[in-house]
Amino acid sequence: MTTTDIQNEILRHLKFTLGKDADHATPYDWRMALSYMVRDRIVDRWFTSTRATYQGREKRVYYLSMEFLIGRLLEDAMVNLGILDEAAEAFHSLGLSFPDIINGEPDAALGNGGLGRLAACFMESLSTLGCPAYGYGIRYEHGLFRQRFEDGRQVEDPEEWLRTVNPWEFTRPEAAFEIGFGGHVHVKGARGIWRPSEAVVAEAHDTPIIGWQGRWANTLRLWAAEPTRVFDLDRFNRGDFEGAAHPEAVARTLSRVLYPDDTTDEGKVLRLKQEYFFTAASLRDILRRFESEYDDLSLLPRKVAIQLNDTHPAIAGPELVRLLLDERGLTFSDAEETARACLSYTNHTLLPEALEAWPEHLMRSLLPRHMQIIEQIDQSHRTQYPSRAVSVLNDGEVRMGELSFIMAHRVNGVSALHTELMKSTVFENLHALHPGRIVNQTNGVTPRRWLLTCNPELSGLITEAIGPDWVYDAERLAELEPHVSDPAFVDRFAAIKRANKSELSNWLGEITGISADPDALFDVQIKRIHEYKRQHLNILETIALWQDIRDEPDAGWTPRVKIFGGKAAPGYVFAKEIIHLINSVAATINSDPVTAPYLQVIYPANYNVSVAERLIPAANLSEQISTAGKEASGTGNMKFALNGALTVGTLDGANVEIRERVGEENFFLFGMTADEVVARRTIPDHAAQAIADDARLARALETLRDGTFIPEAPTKFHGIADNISGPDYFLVASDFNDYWRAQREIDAAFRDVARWNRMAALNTARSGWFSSDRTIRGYMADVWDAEVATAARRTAAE
Ligand code: 26Q
Repeated sequence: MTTTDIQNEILRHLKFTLGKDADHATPYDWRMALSYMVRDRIVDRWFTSTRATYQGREKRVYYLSMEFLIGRLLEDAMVNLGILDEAAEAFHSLGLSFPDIINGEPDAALGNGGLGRLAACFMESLSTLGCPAYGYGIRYEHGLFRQRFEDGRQVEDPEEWLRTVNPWEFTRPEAAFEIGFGGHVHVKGARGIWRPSEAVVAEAHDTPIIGWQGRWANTLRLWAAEPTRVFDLDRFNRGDFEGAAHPEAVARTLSRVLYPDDTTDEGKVLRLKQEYFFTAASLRDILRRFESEYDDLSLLPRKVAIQLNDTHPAIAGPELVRLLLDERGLTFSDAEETARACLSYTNHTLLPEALEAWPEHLMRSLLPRHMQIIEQIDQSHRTQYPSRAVSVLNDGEVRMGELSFIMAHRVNGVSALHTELMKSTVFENLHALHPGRIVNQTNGVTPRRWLLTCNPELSGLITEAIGPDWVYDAERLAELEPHVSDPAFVDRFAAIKRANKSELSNWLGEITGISADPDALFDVQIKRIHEYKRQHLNILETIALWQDIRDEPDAGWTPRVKIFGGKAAPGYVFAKEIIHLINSVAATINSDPVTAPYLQVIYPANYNVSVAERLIPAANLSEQISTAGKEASGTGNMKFALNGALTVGTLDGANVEIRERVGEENFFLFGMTADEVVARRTIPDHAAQAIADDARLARALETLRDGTFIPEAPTKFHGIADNISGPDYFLVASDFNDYWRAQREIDAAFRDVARWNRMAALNTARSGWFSSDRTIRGYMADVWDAEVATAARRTAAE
């Protein structure tokens, strides 16, 4: 497609799809016209892919996830179709600002963080690899809340991504299923006949997900809840206008909001309803598709692989058994075997408070037949494996982790360390009973979005050096290694980082009023605010650094900009206090003229995928400082390394593997190991000891108590100080000293410009393994038993 073709297509859509005259078109109109032009380019490839799957009678992969954090789609789609430059040129010649137009797209924030973004990267890799796949989830009317700061405190506003038309989705009124809740079960022999007392309709909305070079496109199918009957005319005619609209409002509530990851939150019935709603609709769709092609249910495991993204869709086990047993007439054991052979489960956390468990009475009242089946699954497992006391039902609760494990033929962790910890802790007994079921699949990220698109200058340099194939074969980034010995290459690498920092600095200046010095070390911590991720360790070190600089302003400090980004769950009080503390420290430090040349703290509000795309290419240092054993994997850590940031990190999650691959000399390690963490906690006054041994830490903590950062409410941060000096479950105090040491080594390393830049370039060269293409190949081989047919696929769709 030439620039002229593109321009004509955009103008055609502007006129005939949007009904707008070019003279009066707004940036929104232009973006929509552009999106429709791009979508047109996707549709044929999408049809071709779907047809090829049917004709090849191939196994399909179904990825069930409560979250798909896909962000913006327009730029990514243009990059994958190879029309970005032409589209930019088309707008340029119309006298319009291309960045302004494409940046107007709202983020699809249908996720909280890592787990949801992983699902989005997987969808892109599945398409790039030409693996026939569907993502199934919920079309939330409101994605993750928007964050703003009021006097340094987080305030949440509803997110409104669907207020304007979403050009990427196709509504499928014909693909709709009625999903029941409550009611009663009539038992007839082995079978149950479930008569629900209420129902909603799940309506499909499809978004095509295109892979690299547009060779394959899969479908992301999101379910919206609709009332079974739109409007009660009788009630309306009787004058009950509000009552007439009520059932509609109740039904739609189901897909209204994404739950913020808030494990302390109670009001949970709606969450369980959401889980069953989308899981049941997806399974019915999967069976309908299968039965349109095959009439032998024993073939199901050969044609269908269903991945459960954490326990959120765990009800898939009992639901699939129910469909096969009650509605298809299989025996219980055949139904259970068939279901298990189709299902596999990914675990994303070992934090005990985050393992899902539902009260039995709630499960029974909402899903009476499923509760019976769960009891049967539990009973038959305990009969088969009496040697170890493993049970799904425990203390009046249904444990979804155990249920998922028992109903899956593969269970995977998301990094090597995490998988080993799964075997030795939460699933120790189940692992002993089912050795070989647990496998590792270390997470990955798509290099198309997280290098090619977000860092175009660096991508250009890489392609110039090693050719373009790294984009779909990221381990080829290793071919950069010889170039890292060439000072001219490293200088260009560094100049690009400098330019990205300068661009970020302008943006930060626009939105926060503080513009960072692009020659300073850009030190970035972006992720959900959570105690185990230890943003408070970072801010404590920042305070201590500020104090040391004030003591001796002329000691040759390395200028640093500390950048934070992230949201706290609305009900997570401690996390919100950490946000308030960071903002208060930022306000104090940024207005101190003595330290200003050396230290700035910036916290832009409303961190999301698009903000990550700006921050990561501009980072020098990636903060991955969780308490060892607590971060299952991390994926931001991979994005930073890929973009040439060095990591300061603990031996946690995928940090371990990043360090192995980039080389220990190119990674700043600190802190206790997971084993040392466990041992340290047995010392009753571990925090007090650490504070007594470290005057710098003691002094920093003192500023939290004396009101330095919040003179108008001096006791405000006592809670954080007391936590760190008292229970300190996440061992901030005990790891502080080594963190400080690592940070000062980083200061020195950054001053050795040539060395730093070489280390940064080596991080890029050695991070190709963290491509989600590699992860997906691993799932295809070890979990889904799906054919890896990349080469064939490329020709099929061409
Ligand atoms: C549960 C119950 C009720 C409401 C919400 C939730 C809920 C929602 C989201 C629980 C957990 C999540 C998300 C978890 C998550 O993102 N985990 C991260 O997964 C990444 C991908 O594997 C890992 O890299 C991270 O280490 C892990 O923290």
